[in-house]
Amino acid sequence: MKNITLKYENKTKSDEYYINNIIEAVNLLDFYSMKETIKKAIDNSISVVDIIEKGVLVGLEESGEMGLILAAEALEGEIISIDEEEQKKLNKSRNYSGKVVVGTIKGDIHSLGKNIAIILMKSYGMEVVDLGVDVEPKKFEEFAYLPDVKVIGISFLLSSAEPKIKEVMSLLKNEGLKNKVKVILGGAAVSPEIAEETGADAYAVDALQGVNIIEDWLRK
Ligand code: B12
Repeated sequence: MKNITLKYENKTKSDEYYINNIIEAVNLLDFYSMKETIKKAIDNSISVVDIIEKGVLVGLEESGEMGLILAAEALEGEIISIDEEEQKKLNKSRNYSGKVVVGTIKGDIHSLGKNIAIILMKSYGMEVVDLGVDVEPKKFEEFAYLPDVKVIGISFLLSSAEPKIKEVMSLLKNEGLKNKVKVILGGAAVSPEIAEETGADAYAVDALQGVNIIEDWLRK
């Protein structure tokens, strides 16, 4: 695979330079360069939000499914490894009223998209609890009882797991929690029809759309 040569190495570089290198690495499907360019951007205090929104997601417009998987892994490796303090410094400071709880639904073990969505939420300054993958409907309900939990995000890539999402919605409804928490679905299996059938409050086609919807909810 072709490596990216970082041009003008000794000159002062603009944020745009680091972002363009990420876009190029994602376009070329070059995993090594993705990790390198993301790391360089982090080291040069480019915010995680800009790395994802202006770099990775723009690069992905050209590089299809394989790019998506490689970029997700590169992001996970580089960004999850920076510690919480450092992440806070990079974050845009925003104030929200409540926490977001995110998990992949029971029966489904896909984690990459959920993790990217969580990285982006945290980069927007949101407090997020990660329940992991293969999460029982009951677990979502338990968290919905907690006073500061306002949003439940469910990652959903296997169509066969739809009944489990309906189960989450029934539990919330039966326990009178439906007005306390909002539910958003994300992942490859979501569609307007699924959102409607399950009774979820919203669905997101990608992490950025999801974060924008949640931001709106947490500000109200
Ligand atoms: C990688 C992958 C795997 C990996 C998962 C590795 C991991 N740690 O996650 C492995 C190999 C384990 C796997 C296993 C299986 N997989 Co698979 N997998 C994929 C693949 C190729 C990519 C998924 C991915 O990671 N994409 C990259 C991420 C970044 O994208 P994303 O998940 O869509 O997330 C983005 C948004 O959706 C959003 N998002 C995601 N979650 C959330 C949550 C919230 C709250 C918000 C706001 C946003 C959000 O944010 C992300 C960034 O924008 C997809 C194909 C595809 N096109 O999706 C198939 C796919 C999902 N898999 C599929 C299948 C069938 C399986 C298996 C059953 C295969 C098998 N026979 O064993 C098993 C299931 C195991 C299980 N019980 O879950 C099918 C599902 C079909 C369906 N509709 O039901 C797909 C669609 C492939 C296909 N075309 O047939 N898989």
